[in-house]
Amino acid sequence: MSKPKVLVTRRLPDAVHERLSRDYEPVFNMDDHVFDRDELLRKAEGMAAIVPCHTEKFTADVIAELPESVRIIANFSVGVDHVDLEAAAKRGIVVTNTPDVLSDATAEIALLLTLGAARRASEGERLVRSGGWKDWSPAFMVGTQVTGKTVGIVGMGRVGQVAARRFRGFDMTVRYHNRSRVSAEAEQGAIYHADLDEMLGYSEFLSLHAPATPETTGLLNAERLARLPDGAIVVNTARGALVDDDALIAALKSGKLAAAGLDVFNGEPGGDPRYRELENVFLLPHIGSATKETRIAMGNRAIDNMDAFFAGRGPGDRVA
Ligand code: 8YV
Repeated sequence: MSKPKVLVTRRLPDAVHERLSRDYEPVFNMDDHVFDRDELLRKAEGMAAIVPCHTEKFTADVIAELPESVRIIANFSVGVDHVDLEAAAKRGIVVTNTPDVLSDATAEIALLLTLGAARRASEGERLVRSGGWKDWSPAFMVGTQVTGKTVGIVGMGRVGQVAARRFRGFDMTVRYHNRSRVSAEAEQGAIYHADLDEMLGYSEFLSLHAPATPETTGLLNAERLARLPDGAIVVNTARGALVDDDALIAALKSGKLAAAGLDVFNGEPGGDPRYRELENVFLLPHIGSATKETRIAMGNRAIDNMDAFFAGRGPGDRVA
């Protein structure tokens, strides 16, 4: 039997390429450029599967034009906001993602941003690196203590739950908002708020872990930011779409927020240029899951999903 043809849109770890080459007929993108719409559609010709990253946008019109041969989009990502799931389902294209395997790595970045924003790490690093560190005083670079504070988690899914455990390592009180209450085992003593607005009043730190959906787009707006305690710190490792940038920037400028730590942005790559002008932000370029271990695990998870699909079993991580 001939092996299924697979388009792999971005360069993945060698171990993942090797496994793909063994069991599939892959087309790799070895120079790792981002396909535009036309190239994506052209390269998809004759493929049974596509393994994309969040950098490839499968809008309804792209999905409508995908060749008949494409039967599965096996994402190399947990987030699937780059894929119009309804359009895929309508065309009978199966869509999968890679949950679980990136939760630890992403939670690490949530903690890094929390600590970095609170303790002014990138500001301090810029100062030392620029040669501008000329003095020291007890009032110098004073930040916000993390230990013992209250963190509000928006989205108590897999990443949110791991982040909650890590926050607890700093003796933090964990509160969370989620569409529904999670099990006691997943909750581990965290306090559930059915009402997000209610939770915000307690959240000295706020960490975003919800997927980008029409319901969560712009969730952190001016009104919600105003509900946070003065001097709060916001961290986002989920998606830029959750944040109203005008409102967040205004809150950072006014001092309503002490700081923010952002790994994801509206308008990636690059993000809103106004963030670059602010001292009190700790900015990373969407590297939540960027560890050697996690990249390999994500690739294997995407292949597991394809294996199950082509073997006629339902892929475990089917989202459409
Ligand atoms: C990935 C992510 O690096 O998986 C996700 O949803 O946001 C990132 O951690 C990226 O999406 C890979 O496509």
